[in-house]
Amino acid sequence: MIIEQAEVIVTSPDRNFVTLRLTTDDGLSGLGDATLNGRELAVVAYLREHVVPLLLGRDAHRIEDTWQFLYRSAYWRRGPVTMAAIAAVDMALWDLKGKAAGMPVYQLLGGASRTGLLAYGHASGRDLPELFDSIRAHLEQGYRAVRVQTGVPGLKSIYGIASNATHQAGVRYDHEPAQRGARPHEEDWDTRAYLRHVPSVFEAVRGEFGPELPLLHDAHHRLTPIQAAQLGKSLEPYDLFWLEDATPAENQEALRLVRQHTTTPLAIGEIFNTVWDYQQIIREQLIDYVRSAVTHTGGITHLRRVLDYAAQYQIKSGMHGPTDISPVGMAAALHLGLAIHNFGIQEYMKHGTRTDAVFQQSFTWKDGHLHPGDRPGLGVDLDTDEAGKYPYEQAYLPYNRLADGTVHDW
Ligand code: CS2
Ligand code: MG
Repeated sequence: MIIEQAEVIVTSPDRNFVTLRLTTDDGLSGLGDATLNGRELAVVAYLREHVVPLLLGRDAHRIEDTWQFLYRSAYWRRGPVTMAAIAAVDMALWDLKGKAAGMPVYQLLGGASRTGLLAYGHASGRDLPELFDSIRAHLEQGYRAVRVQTGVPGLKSIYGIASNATHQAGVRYDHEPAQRGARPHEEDWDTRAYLRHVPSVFEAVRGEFGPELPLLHDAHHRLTPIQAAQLGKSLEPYDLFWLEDATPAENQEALRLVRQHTTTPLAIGEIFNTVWDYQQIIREQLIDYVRSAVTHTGGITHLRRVLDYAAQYQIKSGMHGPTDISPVGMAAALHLGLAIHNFGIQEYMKHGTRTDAVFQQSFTWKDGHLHPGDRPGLGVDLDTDEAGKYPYEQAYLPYNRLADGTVHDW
């Protein structure tokens, strides 16, 4: 199984995606997701210029050795661009190995530990009626857990809120993280207004939907440690499944203070890319859920290591699954999630119809649970003709400024 061809395919059906396709001398092909939202072409260049030439002629069976070679031989370690590129190679190699073995990847990882993966969707609204409507729509689609994000009185637009309730004919529009255009969209932010408003939202949601529905919330790294502690404490009566990214992710120690003050479960890590980003917060049990995606954390091989480490401390997975994780990256998450013992929950934002036409998938969605399916490999095919219809379009994540013009964390 010698790698003969390595292509980097960029397509933008509903949004930009970067996919690596490896083809071997025995005619098999494997796919890997290398999408890095808003910085896609940096990973394309890293792959095309520096990784593809190293892959040609290698034995596709040697997954571990290829991972170590790409990671260690570069000398310049870690970082989202490098780790997304390595992740794509790793995923494509697992896909190939599954196809060669005639087995779905989760079987190669030890087999299924459960029958399906509980998934949460993104309910959002500018105000309570719109939010309730969105939660109801998610329940109708079968979701059994929802993330809740709302507008804050006085702020014009907030990240994570669908700006248009019915974006496509009859289809509920979920928030899309990046917006196409030459520059990032600017939003406003006021932490005090947010901290005053959010508990009242969760009180209203619990009042309307009862105590059972698992509710999640994402603070997008915007709070100081003491503000995060305050928020976690004020949300305790509403029994959150988790509070995500309460503080900026670079400072692992910040979570000590948050932890001392609240029993609201904490999730972090969608912007982490190696086990070393988790060293302290896992060892000191400062979090409850690991948010990393297979796509941004060096692939199945490396994220499995993070999750095995987390398992020693009863910390579970909560893999990142917004629309900027491609169907290939989602499939990798589902295979890994099905196999590990410490699965927690899977984020699941449905992709658009154009994306589903480019990437033909085998996963199933039933009663709020995902399953990767039983096709050999990851179970995703890429239709190159469809992909070719949608060239790359510049797109950026938004950012925010405080009232006095200061750029704020998000
Ligand atoms: C969010 C994402 O899914 C999440 O929890 O934080 O919208 C995230 O901001 C984007 O995927 C970034 O690319
Ligand atoms: Mg998040």
